[in-house]
Amino acid sequence: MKIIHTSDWHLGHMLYGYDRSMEQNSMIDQMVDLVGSHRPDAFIVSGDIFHTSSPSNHAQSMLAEGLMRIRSASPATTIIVTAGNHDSGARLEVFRTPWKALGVHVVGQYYRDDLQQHIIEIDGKGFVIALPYINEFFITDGLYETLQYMVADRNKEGLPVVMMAHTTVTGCDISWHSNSNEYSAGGINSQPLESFGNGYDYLALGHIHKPQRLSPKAFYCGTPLPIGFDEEGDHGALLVEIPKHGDTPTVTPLPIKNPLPLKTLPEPDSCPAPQTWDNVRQLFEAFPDGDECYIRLNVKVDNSGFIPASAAQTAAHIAEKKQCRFCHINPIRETANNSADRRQLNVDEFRQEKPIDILARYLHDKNIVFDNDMHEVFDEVLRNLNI
Ligand SMILES: [Mn+2]
Repeated sequence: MKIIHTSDWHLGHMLYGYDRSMEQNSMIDQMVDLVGSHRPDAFIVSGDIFHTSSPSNHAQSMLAEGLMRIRSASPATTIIVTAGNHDSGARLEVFRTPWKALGVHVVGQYYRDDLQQHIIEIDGKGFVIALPYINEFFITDGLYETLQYMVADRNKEGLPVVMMAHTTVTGCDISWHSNSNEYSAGGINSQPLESFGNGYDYLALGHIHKPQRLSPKAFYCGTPLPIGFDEEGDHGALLVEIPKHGDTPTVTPLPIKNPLPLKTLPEPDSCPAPQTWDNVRQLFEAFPDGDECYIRLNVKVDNSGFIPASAAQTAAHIAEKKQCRFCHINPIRETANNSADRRQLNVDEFRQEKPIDILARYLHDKNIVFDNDMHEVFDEVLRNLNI
């Protein structure tokens, strides 16, 4: 059995207000080419097909046309799309029946009372257990094993078994996800790899954006296009080949190129130390006018100071004569949070503190950057409270 595993397309995603249709169309073009050249038995998308639960008409057309083109590139390929936590499973399933007639299986919802809905048999090739994102409170005990037993019952020829899931697996690399920890990433609580049972030959995971191998038979394929500036590294899909049930899969990365890269100035590799606004502004001015990309500026702030209020406007002005799309200024604190610069206040000192200083200290202790936007919002709140 040969499959192409992808996930997290996030169609309709906008980056700092910029439309990304051109890149998303390019990504789909590349998927069409990959399917055309590899002719897999199944092409599977493990959730987060759209960025929002109510995607625009344009994003929905992009998916419909994209799937039809993938189908035309290799008519014998079974296409399977599941919903992620960003999607509305019910909305994704609206045209489930006509899609099925075209060889495209859309599984948006969890059919706890009719689990056969999650089992897709690809004649003479293998089985796919297609599970969308399921809120942990609704996962029935032993769900994965039950589905694997159900497949085993039908799998008289010993064909390969693939299972799709959209979730966080305990211990995976969440470095591309902010506000995440070992217990939860991207809004989904972690579940141990062992909980998925043993009856599959390949676990096709979606949700975590960094491509990675969790075991010889469990993989996140990652995002085909970066969704944020921190998603720096290789992007693509995975080609998976499994000779028969019980064999270890052969997994090969299939790179996808982003025509509009996301770049950070100063470049993190060439300049690891945070730079002042003046230095970063000069770097941005010297940035090649014709370079088409997205730009984020990493600017150093000290513990008490802020980046000049006019910096974003100045940066936007510099960007006017360039082909790049300026996105935002990312404030970087030079000193890491440590106990040495955490001062204990007595009650009298604390009473004399301004609210803004208390907030600044709290954020500093939590290692959260106090940016200009947050400063403005806080000022507005204080004005409204008349403090
Ligand atoms: Mn995602």
